[in-house]
Amino acid sequence: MKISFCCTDTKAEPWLAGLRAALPGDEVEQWEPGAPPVDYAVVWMPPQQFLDEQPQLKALFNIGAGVDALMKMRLPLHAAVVRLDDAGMSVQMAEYVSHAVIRHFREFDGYEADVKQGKWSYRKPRLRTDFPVGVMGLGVLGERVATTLRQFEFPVLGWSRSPKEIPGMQCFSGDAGFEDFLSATRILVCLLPLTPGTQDIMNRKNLSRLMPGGYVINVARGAHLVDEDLIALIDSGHLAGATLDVFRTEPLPPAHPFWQHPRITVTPHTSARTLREESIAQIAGKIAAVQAGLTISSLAGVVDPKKGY
Ligand code: NDP
Ligand code: OXD
Repeated sequence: MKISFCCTDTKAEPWLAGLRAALPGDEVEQWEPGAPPVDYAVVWMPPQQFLDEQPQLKALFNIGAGVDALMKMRLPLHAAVVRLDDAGMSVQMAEYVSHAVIRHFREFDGYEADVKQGKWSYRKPRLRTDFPVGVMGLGVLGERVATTLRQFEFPVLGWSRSPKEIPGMQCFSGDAGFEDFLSATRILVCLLPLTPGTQDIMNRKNLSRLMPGGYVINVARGAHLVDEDLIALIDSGHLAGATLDVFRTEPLPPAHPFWQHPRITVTPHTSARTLREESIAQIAGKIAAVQAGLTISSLAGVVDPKKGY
């Protein structure tokens, strides 16, 4: 089998070496314009020219969990899109979100500021029951985050497209469950895929429904959040603040107000990184399974083009 590697913003050599070692019977090459046709591609934000030149592709293995950028492109007619299915991301996401929730709940920013001024001060302990955490998106990452937060005994609520039952948490689904989910949530975590149905979902109307003193943690995509609505609701006092890892434009432009806002913590799209070894093992395992006779559609992480994730 022939496999092309076509990833923007990614150092190709270690990926090529890893894929070749994991698939010794296959040909793995970095794509160059005009290259001969291949069977599979390992991609991250490939140029449209690559997709147009390879109409025979059977599958595109995305080296990320989110496929929103890919789904906006003109894809080869019969190519399945396969996203990373965890591959070491869920534990990172659970760490990141737990850190952000606990930092806010335990007022560690306040302690840090006090210590900088040489102040030995106590704050009144807050009640966990006053800080229900609502996780939007209960997929591979969202469910791991939600169950980790339960370990810290936060009340946890979840919202997904289809109904779910997860022990220890109240699950809501679809449009019918959205308002009740929001109004019972104080700390909102976004782990939705970016699709036409979820774009701008954290807007003024929806964020206003959060409990007073609400807090927003966006670790999915920047376009889920309406930036100016978040700032207005923090400045009005309805929301206490936000931790944001993803932005409409990345890197976040130097003049963007998020950088300097005292109640907003910014990180550079780093909450769950693609881990090369785990990702190569997963993708090579899937290619080998297909070569051994498994249908591509039965692989974990195959994207449903109708749903867009
Ligand atoms: P999954 O596809 O496994 O899960 C998506 C979840 O969102 C599912 O529970 C799904 O519901 C739910 N969902 C989708 N659309 C809707 C909707 N319209 N209304 C309600 N619920 C909806 O994705 P992952 O957990 O693997 O990843 C989530 C996102 O995280 C990725 O798409 C990516 O954008 C982002 N990400 C960010 C990273 C970072 O470093 N910041 C790293 C990795 C991923 P159902 O279960 O019913 O299908
Ligand atoms: C991803 C990401 O989608 O890194 O994997 O954001």
